[in-house]
This record gives sequence, C-alpha cells and structure tokens, in this order.
Amino acid sequence: MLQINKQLTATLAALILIMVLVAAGCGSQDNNDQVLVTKSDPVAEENVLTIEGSGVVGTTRLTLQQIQGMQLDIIQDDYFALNNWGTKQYFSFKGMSLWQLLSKAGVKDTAQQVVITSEDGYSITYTIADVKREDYIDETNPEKKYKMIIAWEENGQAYDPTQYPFRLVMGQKEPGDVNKQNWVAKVKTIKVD
Ligand SMILES: Nc1nc2c(c(=O)[nH]1)N[C@H]1C(S)=C(S)[C@@H](COP(=O)(O)O)O[C@H]1N2
Ligand SMILES: [Mo]
Repeated sequence: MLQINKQLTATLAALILIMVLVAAGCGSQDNNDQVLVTKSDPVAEENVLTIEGSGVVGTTRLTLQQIQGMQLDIIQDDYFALNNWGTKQYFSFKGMSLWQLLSKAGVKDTAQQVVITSEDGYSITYTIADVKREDYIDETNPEKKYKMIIAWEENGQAYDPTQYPFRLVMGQKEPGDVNKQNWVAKVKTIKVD
C-alpha cells in the first residue's frame, strides 16, 4: 500500500512538472516568438541574402531582420506587371531600393553588372545603370515612375522567412516590356562584377 502511494506521488509530481514546463514554454513563445525562431532555427539561419563579387568591397550576408534594421528607405507601391500571356495586373510590394542596398554594402566605382539569382537557379542580369534607374514605367500610366526594389512583402503578405523572403521587382523599361518575368522570386545571391 505504501509502495503504491509512493508511485502515485511520484507520478503526480512528474505530471505537475510537465504541466509547469508546458505553461512556461507557451509563455515565452508569446513574448518573443520571432527572435526565438530566428536564433534557434538552422533553416531560417540559412535564408540569408548574399551580396558578393568583384564589384563590392566584400561579401555581405544579411537576414531579412538585419536588412529591415539598416534604416533604408521603405518603398511601398503598386507595381504594374505585363506577363508573356499579355495579362496586365498590379501587385502591391513593400521593400527597399536595390541600389540603396548595394550602396550600403559598398559597391565599387568599377562595378558594371548585377546578377540576381534565386534559390531555384532562376537568374536575371542587369547593368549597374539598370539598377540605378528610378524611372521604370507603367505603360498604361504616363505619370508613374518606379525604382528597382527588393521586396519582402507582396499584396500585404510577408514572404515565408524560411524560403528566401526577397523578390526583385521593377516597372517596365519601355512600353510592351514583359516585366513580370524579371521579378526574380526567392533571391539568394546578388553578384556584382
Ligand atoms: N525564382 C523564380 N522567380 C521567377 C520565376 C521562376 O521560375 N523562378 N519565373 C518568372 C516568371 S516567367 C514569371 S511570369 C513570374 C511569375 O510570378 P508568380 O509566380 O508570382 O505569378 O515570376 C518570375 N520569377
Ligand atoms: Mo512567365
């Protein structure tokens, strides 16, 4: 009888301990979910944007959190898109100027081209002049002027932080320019040479 009581007491104590631990775990998740996930999740850690090549002073690896902490001007706009089916559509993006980001990373005067490559290998090459341009157009609206940006939010939805949460976006170079194909999703590396 005494033996059973001891076992029962031990079991109860273990149960209470588990409940306390679970409760504590929930509490800390509420407090600072974002920070905890970033620090402990090795998958998220790998989802950094790399800026490299002979055209920059050194290789820079940035998480979305670090980019958002860089005090770059936030750009939010409805970007006009023409795709290869002839479909015209607007998408709302939030992000920052690619040229401003490269300037902060330390781009050299000798830099000529910028290759933007995604996690799936999709890649687009631009000249430095293309990246600096602040007058990409919307063929249906002569008033509109766009910069080339790296967006982290599309139509009010932030990209999945574990899936390279960066997208290259710009307007059209000229009327008829099928610009949507240049919107490289899941940007992984920006190589400046
Ligand atoms: N990483 C990556 N980005 C990409 C592509 C791709 O295959 N991989 N396709 C491009 C093309 S051809 C188009 S039309 C658009 C499609 O964008 P959506 O998937 O948001 O509709 O993404 C562009 N960006
Ligand atoms: Mo496309």
